[in-house]
Amino acid sequence: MGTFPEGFVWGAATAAYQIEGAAAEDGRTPSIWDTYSHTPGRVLDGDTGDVAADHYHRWREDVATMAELGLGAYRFSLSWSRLLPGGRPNPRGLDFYSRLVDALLERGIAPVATLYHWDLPQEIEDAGGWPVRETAERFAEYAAYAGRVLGDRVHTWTTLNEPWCSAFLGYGSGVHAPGRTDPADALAAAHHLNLAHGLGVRALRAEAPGARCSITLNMHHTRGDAEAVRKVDGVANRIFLDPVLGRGYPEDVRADTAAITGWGFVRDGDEAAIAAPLDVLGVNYYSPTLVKLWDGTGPRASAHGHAGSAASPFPGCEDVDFPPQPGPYTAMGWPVDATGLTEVLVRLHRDYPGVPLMVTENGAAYPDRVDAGGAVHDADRVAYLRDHIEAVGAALAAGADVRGYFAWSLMDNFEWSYGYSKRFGLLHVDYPTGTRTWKDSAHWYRERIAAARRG
Ligand code: GBH
Repeated sequence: MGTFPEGFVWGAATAAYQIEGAAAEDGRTPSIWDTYSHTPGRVLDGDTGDVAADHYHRWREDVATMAELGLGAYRFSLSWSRLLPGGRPNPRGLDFYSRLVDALLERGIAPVATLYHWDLPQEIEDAGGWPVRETAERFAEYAAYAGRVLGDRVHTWTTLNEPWCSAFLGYGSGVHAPGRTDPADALAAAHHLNLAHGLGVRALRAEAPGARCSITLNMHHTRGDAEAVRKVDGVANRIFLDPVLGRGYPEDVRADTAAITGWGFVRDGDEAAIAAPLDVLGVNYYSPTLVKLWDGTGPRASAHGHAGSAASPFPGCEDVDFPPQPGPYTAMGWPVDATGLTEVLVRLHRDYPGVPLMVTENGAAYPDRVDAGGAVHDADRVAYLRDHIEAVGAALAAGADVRGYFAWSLMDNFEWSYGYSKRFGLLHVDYPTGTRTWKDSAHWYRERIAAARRG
């Protein structure tokens, strides 16, 4: 069992739209995910986040469970349209997060708040969404508000969760809200998300001096033909990493996408704004990505996981193919390969030295069932978590500066386009009663945390 440094943070993660429910309660207005999930054909089985895991009403019980698990931190996201519906402060929305944060602190659990986990207020999408610059300015106002009202108690902030998904699944392949499919819009969205991050960090620090600021990226750990790796790594990872960490946009990414956009959306001063100093870089890792160059002939393997979508989430990579990878696979069809997590952490440490890292999501979906005795025997998830935590230990041993690990997810929840069909939780949630049941993996994680604390 690998050893972890003292102070290493053990946590679990969730996101507002995936767990809260109470979609129209206490003044909350629709986000793009409400609109999208209520559009027939977008989400499997027509599932929506209207009720979700009902965390909005069960948060006390959930915080008690976190304490039983021994979590040192809880990563959750704020619903923008609950806090600022129509751009106006909503005291009842704030009350919910305020009480949640207080309850966490009472239990000694550090709140790690993500400002944006994909749920753009619908009225901002109606005004153009992420492809327009004003959205970054609206985000900075929202960050300032959140810092003002919660910054006395929340000390670690994440501006954006996985901006790649927001930009390229939301506006490129269209498999996420708002479901648009225009590669030029997707690239503009990526830039405005980066800008929102930079302006957001500045706003947070202005309102809450000493705030620890981060961004969470879903690193595509890409293997295969060198040229294909360069391209996918460029438009999936470096398009965010490089500007956020002060290097500006990579020339090769601009060149690869030159036929799609002239990048006129980048104005003087933007790259400096995006490069606001970062306290920690969040990394979400689930599985590696395999790529190869495609000569345009013969059948093309589907762009993993998004076979139903004609539009690609990788603009500029039209000559790249995504061949299937060897199993075993999770219920998402994603390959299980913990070595990729070690490699991605070591790579970040090597290529972007000096930035502390945090694994802000890692986990797996499996078809869990509560058995007659009330148990959930999710041996596959236990093995997945065990091996990936060991992979973090291996990255630490190789010198990577990793400060924490958050399991995805605390509880089963609304898995975006897959609705409730996929379960990632440590806790099983029975829909629609909302009853929570500890899976074997929850018991295992509690023991693992306790063992790490004993050293
Ligand atoms: C995370 O997204 C989310 O932050 C979280 O809300 C979600 O519930 C969780 O993971 C589980 O899905 O898109 O073709 O490159 C992870 C999303 C999954 C996006 C893997 C990239 C690879 C296939 N990522 N996916 S492709």
